[in-house]
Amino acid sequence: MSHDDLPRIAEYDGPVGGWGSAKGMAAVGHVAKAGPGALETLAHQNKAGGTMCSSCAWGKPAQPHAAEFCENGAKATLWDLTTARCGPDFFARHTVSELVTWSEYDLERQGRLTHPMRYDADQDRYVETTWQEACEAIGAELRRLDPKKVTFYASGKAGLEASYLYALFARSYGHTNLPDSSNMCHETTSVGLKQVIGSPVGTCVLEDFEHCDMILHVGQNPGTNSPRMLHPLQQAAKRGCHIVAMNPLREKGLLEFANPQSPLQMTVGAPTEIADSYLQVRTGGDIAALTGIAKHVLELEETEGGVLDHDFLTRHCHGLQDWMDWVAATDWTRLERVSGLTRQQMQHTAVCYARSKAVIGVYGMGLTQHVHGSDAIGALVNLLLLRGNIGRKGAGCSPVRGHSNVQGQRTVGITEKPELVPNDTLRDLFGIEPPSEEGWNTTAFVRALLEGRAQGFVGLGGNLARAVPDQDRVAQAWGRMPLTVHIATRLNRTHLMPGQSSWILPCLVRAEEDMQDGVNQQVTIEDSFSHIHASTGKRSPAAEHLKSEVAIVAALAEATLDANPKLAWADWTADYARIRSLIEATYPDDFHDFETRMTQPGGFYRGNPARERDWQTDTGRANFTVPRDLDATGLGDGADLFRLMTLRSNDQFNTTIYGMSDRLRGIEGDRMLVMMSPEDMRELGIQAEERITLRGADGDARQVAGLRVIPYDLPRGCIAGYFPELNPLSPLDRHDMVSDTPASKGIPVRIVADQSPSGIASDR
Ligand SMILES: Nc1nc2c(c(=O)[nH]1)N[C@H]1C(S)=C(S)[C@@H](COP(=O)(O)OP(=O)(O)OC[C@H]3O[C@@H](n4cnc5c(=O)[nH]c(N)nc54)[C@H](O)[C@@H]3O)O[C@H]1N2
Ligand SMILES: Nc1nc2c(c(=O)[nH]1)N[C@H]1C(S)=C(S)[C@@H](COP(=O)(O)OP(=O)(O)OC[C@H]3O[C@@H](n4cnc5c(=O)[nH]c(N)nc54)[C@H](O)[C@@H]3O)O[C@H]1N2
Ligand SMILES: [Mo]
Repeated sequence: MSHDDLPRIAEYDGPVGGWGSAKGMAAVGHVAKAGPGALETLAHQNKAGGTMCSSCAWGKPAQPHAAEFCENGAKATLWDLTTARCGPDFFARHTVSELVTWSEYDLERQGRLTHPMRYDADQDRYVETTWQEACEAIGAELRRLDPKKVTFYASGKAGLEASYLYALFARSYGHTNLPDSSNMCHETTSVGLKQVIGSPVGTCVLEDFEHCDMILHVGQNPGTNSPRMLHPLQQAAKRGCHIVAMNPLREKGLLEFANPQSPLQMTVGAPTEIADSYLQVRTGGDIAALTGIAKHVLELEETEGGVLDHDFLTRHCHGLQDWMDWVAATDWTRLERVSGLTRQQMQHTAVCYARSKAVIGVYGMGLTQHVHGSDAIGALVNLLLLRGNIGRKGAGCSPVRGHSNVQGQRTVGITEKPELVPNDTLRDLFGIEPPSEEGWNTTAFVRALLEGRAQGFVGLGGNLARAVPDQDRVAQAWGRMPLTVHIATRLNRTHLMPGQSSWILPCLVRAEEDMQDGVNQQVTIEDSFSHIHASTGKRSPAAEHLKSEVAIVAALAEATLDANPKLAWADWTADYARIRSLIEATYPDDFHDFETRMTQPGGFYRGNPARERDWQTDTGRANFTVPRDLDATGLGDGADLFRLMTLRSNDQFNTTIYGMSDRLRGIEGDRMLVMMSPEDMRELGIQAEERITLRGADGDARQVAGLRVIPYDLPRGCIAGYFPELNPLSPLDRHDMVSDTPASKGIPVRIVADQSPSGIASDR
């Protein structure tokens, strides 16, 4: 490679929104070959009567901006509405063995899938098939397999209607192996937050961001992953609300933001400072940092008084004294060492917290994707509880969810845990016998796959073989399954690991018209704030053979299950309001008057007992937690291991790679890289742009080679790179202790010199 070909690292010094994001969208629009209707779709995106964005799950305000979309939501829409097509002729030109070597970027760039495809092992190609042939063959295969060894995965995009039917199909067929992308994401919240406050979802609503005077923003990157959140953050900062960011990496989106919808800021480019304090914790240092802050809050109560909300603590909390004893026994030296912060930083934050009247704790993958992620959530909740910051206006706990309907999929029954669904109601409504034993979550499914116990896989979206830990081992095992079925919009690597009988079933995207019996159907989704919105697609479908996710799930169910007059799959497909009435009948508290409420601007709130201070926990109160470990990675000190966090760039949606630009971090070029502190580089004698290899912890074979080193402002010993390229380094058995969420942050790795031409790597 000549010097000119080397990918460039540009120091990005413009603010997050503004012209930079406009250019980023234009670049992706070009690659995506978006059609003319895309702009029209953007104009009504996230507004009542319009299409709900298929990117993130951030709330949709009742009074939207003129353009209620962001750079990355626009990219998702442009990508969905591409004019490029990946049809039978494409598959005729390429064998699967060839395609599996292509990058995610190159595969998805081929455009929208157009025909149902069947894998033909003799030719090693996907060949065109009909819906009838596909459904009959899949149904026959499913009937032949043991349902307990079949998995139905869902990736968090499909609406409530398709999701409800999918879960019903699984239970009628005889399993609850219903892993969801949530299992790799906010399952730590679903289980961990539930244990402490009785709610598996956040307690805030969007309006709370207008009333808080402090936001503690932990381990989440709004500039890239929920850019519409920058508006409320910017408004809050302008009001004088303190925004304290806790993150090992200095994220542009938390530092400053120029509103691309404010013409003045677009021209003068003056950004709003967002975080007024940036706590650069070590990776996995949050339990210690949050405990340090809480420790000083307790000290302030002693010295100044009037800091704790005694009334709230007495009436609503459990375990305070045990926790206080533990805090007292945990000295500042340890808290400083594990958090990587100074005592003064923690104390300063404590003073700000103690003076604030309403505090929101926001968090994302930086908290949830750790071995002790649930304890990290517990530590955040401990701090919030001290001043009664849950269950009142402007305060609460606000996990920022990922996929646009990932929270909703859980709400309507996509869960491996039988106790979370009203099985008696399902029995009454459908005359089925739902399995009573716990099914597989993602980790359990991957374990079963590696051990040869998994027999069949159906994916309602997703690119699961690439999103999970231990990617290399998974890739070897995937094709051993007798049946693999993918309901998808674009081609991805998981599709290219065909089982003995393998099918790709192409579906509509949310922005497209979904005509059934001559009527365009609406679907519904739930955002991060438990608000449910109707969404209407308005574009013409990308190809005539596409079906909706509802229609595909229903057709597969019909082809698989014995006839049952109470399971009226075809009738339900003809009118989605019938599915919504089933959802309402199954979950009447959440979904009463579903059909009328779903179109209201801002969506309808399905409520949350914890917000009303009704604690549905084992103690009936909000629980203080003593963590299992002060270090969320569980790695301890001393080892020469680096803590690797695997993140998203600004140009991707999970495994969908839009381009090679991580604009906000000032990184351009290829994605095979590692960000590292200049001090660590100096000590190891590594130069910028040098290629290195990362290896797993001692003695394991996990390795990724050819990674370009980028100097970055990170704490020592903490490095960062991109998901999914680095997933071969993530061990399946490192996951949150209570929820099994893979520990995608804090992966223990060693740095070795890159493979020499002889192929021998030397240790640094
Ligand atoms: N454009 C775009 N939007 C998306 C997605 C996407 O890929 N692209 N993905 C969607 C999905 S499914 C999800 S789940 C969300 C994910 O959104 P995020 O929760 O923002 O996820 P990550 O990109 O993984 O980044 C996590 C942040 O945590 C920080 N971090 C890492 N380790 C630690 C730690 O130990 N402590 C602390 N305090 N911080 C840490 C990282 O520096 C990073 O800023 O975004 C959703 N939205
Ligand atoms: N190392 C590491 N691993 C991670 C993470 C991390 O931070 N680090 N994050 C984890 C998280 S938070 C998540 S959520 C998972 C994501 O894991 P997944 O949800 O499994 O992955 P995606 O990449 O979002 O899936 C993309 C594919 O979905 C299909 N698709 C797109 N839109 C639609 C649609 O509308 N309908 C249907 N049926 N299909 C569609 C397309 O074919 C596309 O190729 O990855 C997890 N893995
Ligand atoms: Mo996610």
